[in-house]
Amino acid sequence: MQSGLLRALRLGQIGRVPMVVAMVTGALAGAALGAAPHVISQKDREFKPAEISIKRGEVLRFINDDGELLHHAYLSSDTFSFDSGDQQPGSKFDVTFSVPGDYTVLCGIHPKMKLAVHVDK
Ligand SMILES: [Cu+2]
Repeated sequence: MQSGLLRALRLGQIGRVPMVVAMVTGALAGAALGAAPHVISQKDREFKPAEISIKRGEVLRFINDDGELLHHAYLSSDTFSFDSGDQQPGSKFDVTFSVPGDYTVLCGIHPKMKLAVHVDK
């Protein structure tokens, strides 16, 4: 009997995994070169904080801290948009706000969730 793991080792497929990890780590390191992200927690079906002022080019990091609930942050405007997709509990989603303006981020699953974002020039 031969396990899938042993077979993968023999075929060299496992060897690719560290390369993927290195690429992901490199992406995180690149993000860390700028200012630290502003953390927005999604908890108790609210964005916390519910309002934030940042400078153009800064990053909001949306974290789903809400037990077993899904969240789905998005923003749709004429000048700037994003969509996190469904966010599993414990997951993070980073958004760089590259365009100055006043925005309202919503959750596609919980219509009462709102986050006001003021982006300075
Ligand atoms: Cu939500």
